Amino acid sequence: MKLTRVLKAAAIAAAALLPWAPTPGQAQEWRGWNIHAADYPNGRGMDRFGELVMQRTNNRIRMRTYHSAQLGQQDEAIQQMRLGSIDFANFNLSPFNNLAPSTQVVTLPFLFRNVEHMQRAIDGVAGEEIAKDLEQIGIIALAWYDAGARSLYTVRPVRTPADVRGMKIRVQTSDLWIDLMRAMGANPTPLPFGEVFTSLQSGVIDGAENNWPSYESTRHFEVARFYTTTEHSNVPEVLAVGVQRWRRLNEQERNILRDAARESAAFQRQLWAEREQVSRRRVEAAGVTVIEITDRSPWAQLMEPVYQKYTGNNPRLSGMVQRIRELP
Ligand code: GTR
Repeated sequence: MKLTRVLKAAAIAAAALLPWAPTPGQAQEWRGWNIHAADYPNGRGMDRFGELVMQRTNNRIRMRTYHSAQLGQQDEAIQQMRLGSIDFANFNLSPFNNLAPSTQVVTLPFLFRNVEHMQRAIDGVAGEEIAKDLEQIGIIALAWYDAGARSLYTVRPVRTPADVRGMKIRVQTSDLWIDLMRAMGANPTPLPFGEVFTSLQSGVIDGAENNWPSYESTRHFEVARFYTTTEHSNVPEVLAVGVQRWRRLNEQERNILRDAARESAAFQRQLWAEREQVSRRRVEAAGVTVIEITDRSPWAQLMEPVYQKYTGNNPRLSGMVQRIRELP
C-alpha cells in the first residue's frame, strides 16, 4: 500500500518533468540556450527572465539557462528550438538572415546612426516585422537585447579598406554577411562563433568582427591584436521562446513571459552599456592596438551593392529601411 503510494507520487513527479506536460498547473522545466558565459550581460538577462517567470508562475514554469553554448552552436540551437528541444534562447539576429528576410534589414551595414536609433527601430517598426517572420519559422520574439556596434579585428593593422583586401575574415553564417565582407574587399569565411579562436590561432583566418564584449570575453584579442572601429553593423538580438511551448500557454502566462522578457531586456541593456566600456578598457590594458575610424564614409560607400542586392527589388525590405532612416 505504502509502496504503491510512493510509486504513484514518483510517476506524478516524473510526468511533471516531461516537456509536453499538457495540464495547466503542472510544473514544467524549460531549457534555455545561451552562447555566452553566465556573467555576460545576455546570460544575466536570461537568468533574470527565468527568475521572474518562476516567481510569477509560482514555480510552475522553471527556467534553466545552459550558458557557454553547452547546448550547441547558434545554427544548431535555432534548429533545436524549432524542433522543440530548446525552449527559450537569446539569439543574435544575423543567423536568421537566410530564414527570416526582415532580419536582413537590421543587419545592413551603417544603417543605424547610434544605439538609440537602433533601439527605436527594434522596439518599433523593425521589431514588429521581424517578430512576424520569426513566428513563421516557429520562434516567438519576446524582447530585444543590445549587441552594440561590430567592428573589425585582425592580426595585422587595418586603417583603410585597402588594408582589408584579400584578408580572410570570419563572418556569421549568413549570405548577407558574406556579401558585406566581400564588398569591403575581404575574403569572407563563415564559421561558428566557437571556432573563431582556434582559427585565428592556426592562421585559417586573419581576423573577425564583433563588438567589444565578445572580442574580450572570447579572448580573441589575445590572437588578433588590432581592433579597427569600423562599427559597420549594429545588429540586435532577440529573447525568444519556441512556438511549441508558447501554444500551450494561456493568456495570463503569456503576459507573464512578455513582461518578464521586457524587464530582462531593460536590465541587459543597462549591463551592456557598462560592459562595452569595461571590455574596451580590458583589451586596451592587455596591449591591443585600437585604430579609431573617425570618417566612415570610405567604408560606407562600398556597401551600395549590398543594399542593392538585399533591398533593391524588395519593396517590403526597402520600405523598412526607409522607415528606419526616417526615425528621429
Ligand atoms: C556575438 C553575439 C553572438 C554571436 C556572435 C558571433 O556578438 O552575441 O550571439 O552571434 O556575436 O559573431 O557569432
